[in-house]
Amino acid sequence: SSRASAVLSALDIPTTPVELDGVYDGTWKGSGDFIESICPATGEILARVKTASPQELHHAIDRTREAYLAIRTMPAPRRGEIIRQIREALFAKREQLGALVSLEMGKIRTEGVGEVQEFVDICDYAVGLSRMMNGRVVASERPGHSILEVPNPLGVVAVLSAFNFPVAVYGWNLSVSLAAGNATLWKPSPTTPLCSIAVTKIISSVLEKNGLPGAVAGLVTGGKDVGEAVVQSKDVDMVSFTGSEHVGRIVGKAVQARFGKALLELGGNNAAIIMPDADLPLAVPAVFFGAVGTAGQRCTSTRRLYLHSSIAPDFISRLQKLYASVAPGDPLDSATLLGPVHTAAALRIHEEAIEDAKASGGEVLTGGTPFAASDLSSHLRGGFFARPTIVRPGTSSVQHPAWSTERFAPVLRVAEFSDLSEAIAWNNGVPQGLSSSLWTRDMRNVGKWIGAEGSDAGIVNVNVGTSGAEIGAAFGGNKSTGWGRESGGDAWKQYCRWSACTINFSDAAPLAQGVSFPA
Ligand code: UN1
Repeated sequence: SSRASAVLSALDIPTTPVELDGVYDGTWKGSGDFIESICPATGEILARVKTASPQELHHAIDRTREAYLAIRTMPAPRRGEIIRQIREALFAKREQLGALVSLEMGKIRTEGVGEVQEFVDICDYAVGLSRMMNGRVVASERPGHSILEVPNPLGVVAVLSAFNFPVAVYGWNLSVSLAAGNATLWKPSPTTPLCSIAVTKIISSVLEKNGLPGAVAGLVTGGKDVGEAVVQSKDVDMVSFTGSEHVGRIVGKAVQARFGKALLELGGNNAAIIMPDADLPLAVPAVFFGAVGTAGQRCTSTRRLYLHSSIAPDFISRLQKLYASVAPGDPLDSATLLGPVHTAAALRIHEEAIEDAKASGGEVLTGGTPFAASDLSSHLRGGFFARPTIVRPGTSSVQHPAWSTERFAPVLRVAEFSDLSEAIAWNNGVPQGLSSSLWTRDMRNVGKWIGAEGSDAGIVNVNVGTSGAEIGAAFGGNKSTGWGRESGGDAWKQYCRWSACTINFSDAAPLAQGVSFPA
């Protein structure tokens, strides 16, 4: 359609013929199976992408290893300068790339652009990091000795990313991994190949301009076979995987079986807790964005809402008003707040989330029914639009599937509590531990929430919703979310091979712990 070709041509992605190479290791190629990029708003096929054959994949891994050897001895601040140029190149295409995210993933315009901005932000962070990846000097117990902790480059880092953040999650990994001196090989979601091709083109032009091997930031598109081969390759030092708990369990075991490093960012089942003293004009829109934004398809989306019984009826009726105001639309249209879910299969997941609640004896408070054709403008009738829904499960038992499962769809589950300890127990009672949010003006609640008796999630917010984290903090979660941390904080330390170096500058060679071993 002309709608699609306008977005693609702005990024120099040819629309005729619509068959694209999906592998880059210094040169573009692809002779494996085809994957199709489908526009979730219209159902149209945007392009067919030629994935990596097994041979091309192994070749790409070899090229990535060679690129690592070339880049690991480059001073980190010079790598930072490359990242700065990548940042500039991405920023120059921010609107165009954001539009492609909307076209191919389906998130709305402001969120598509926001996702590219997140990549720009983490590049800025990594430029700074490139001059701040400090090791340590530790006091030795022996005279004339020093202990150094030295961060060295790690090797080849493979990034397996999910459809829902087809640009930013790769950005977190690439920028920090490159600052640390690694070469990165990207295996994106098979349903968002165009975003990965567009991003790789932008980055490779910077690498080429600087005389660096393109395989510093290589790309292998493909399905399950390609993913499995990357995960099992002993030539891949670290696998950074974002996706479901189900696949993450397989990836984690496969990497562990060969004693590789795995960084897992898996499911979220994030709760917002609203105390009686919460500022409702702030809390209601935050829950609305958390649950309905990105059509409920962020790892950090708000999936559970725990309301203090004293404010529950008021909160629900305010939320229902906002839900009633949101209409499905073209994610490319900047007025749209609700885009499609990403695939036809996601519509089924949406139904399952509603069925779970009903099976527990629960009720639908808002939504619950599919959109009618008349709700959608004519060019969107082949798209995958799910009506945002609020349910009240018939049980508050967090073990019940109506509460314990992550369903990647805009379904918010609600229950009432009477004191904070009960709500924290529910918050912590599910297998996942990614994000969480407490709304209160009372310091005592805050202290409890962020401390030892508080939320066991990786992200523990106060008067801030569950989704939409900034890049500066480490991003990730605990328990079945996989314990990984990406983006800011100390996450960079995982992309390094740490060396503990004890150096003896003296004329004696004493043993530690005063051990005597005369020779
Ligand atoms: C994800 O959903 O996998 O905090 C990542 C957020 C975004 C990143 C989400 N900055 O919602």
